Amino acid sequence: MTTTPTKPMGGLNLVGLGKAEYKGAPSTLCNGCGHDSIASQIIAVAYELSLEPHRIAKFSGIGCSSKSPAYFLGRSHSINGLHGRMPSLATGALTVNRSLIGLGVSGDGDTGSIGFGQFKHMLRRNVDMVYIIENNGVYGLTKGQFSATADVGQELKYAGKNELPPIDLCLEAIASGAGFVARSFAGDPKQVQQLLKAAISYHGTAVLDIISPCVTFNTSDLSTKGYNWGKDHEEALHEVRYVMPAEEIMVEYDEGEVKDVIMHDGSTILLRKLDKDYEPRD
Ligand SMILES: Cc1ncc(C[n+]2csc(CCOP(=O)(O)OP(=O)(O)O)c2C)c(N)n1
Ligand code: SF4
Ligand SMILES: [Mg+2]
Repeated sequence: MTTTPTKPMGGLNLVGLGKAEYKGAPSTLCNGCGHDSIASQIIAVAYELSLEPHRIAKFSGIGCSSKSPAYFLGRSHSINGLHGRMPSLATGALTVNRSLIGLGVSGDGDTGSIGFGQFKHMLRRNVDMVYIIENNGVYGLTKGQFSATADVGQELKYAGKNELPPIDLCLEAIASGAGFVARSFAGDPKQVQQLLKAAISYHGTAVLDIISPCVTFNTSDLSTKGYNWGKDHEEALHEVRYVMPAEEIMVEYDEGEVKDVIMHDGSTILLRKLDKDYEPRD
């Protein structure tokens, strides 16, 4: 993926679009669903990076998470595929059109259960795309069965007790050779934004496993995919910041001249070159 280093100024960004133009349809997900928070961060990042909507292709499978691309980047290309089969759609589309910025949105069920084989092969091929897993430990859309990332021993009202150990999707990505793997939490929008920016700039598959609480079917304080667990265990190890690559700024001006230089973020610095008669001891 290649991106133009940009920063919006005023209401419009450097491709002349306002933030509203990166939105999608109104969400039909439950109020407070982590997936909606991630959608908001995707909108903010695409606007801030001044991405052109027609260069973005969204891919998803089936699940509440996979529905969510309808709620962001409404002017971009989008395909909502079959359950677990998003990686092969993305592989095909991004292989024939190398100029697209690929953005895959999946769930822990879509990726870790039915789509696990597809996920591994996409990683093996290092398809140039951002692959987001909105990880809530359950099948939200089909009303809360345990997914392959659910905690062993966890109990849910309707699903009973989960007897099986979880699959760690970050470990699986690393084991498959992925060069960009990060885990974040939908309740930490700033970190999600920085990671999204870095992932979009990465060449190859960038895996973002974002814990995204299901506020309807996985609300237990003991669930490692729940909002309370995320907040209670939030320990900042470091503040992640993404610095966009940018063209070197070159200026030429004469001795004694003062020059306004516009920086990549729109700010200006004033340079004055000393002239020949300058007396440093004065
Ligand atoms: C082939 C196939 N099998 C099963 C289903 C039923 N189904 C729909 S969504 C889903 C699980 C979605 O879970 P996840 O990917 O974690 O998304 P979430 O809803 O939690 O965001 C299942 C099993 C289906 N649509 N297609
Ligand atoms: S069921 Fe869960 S995952 Fe689905 S929209 Fe509601 S809160 Fe989100
Ligand atoms: Mg899920």
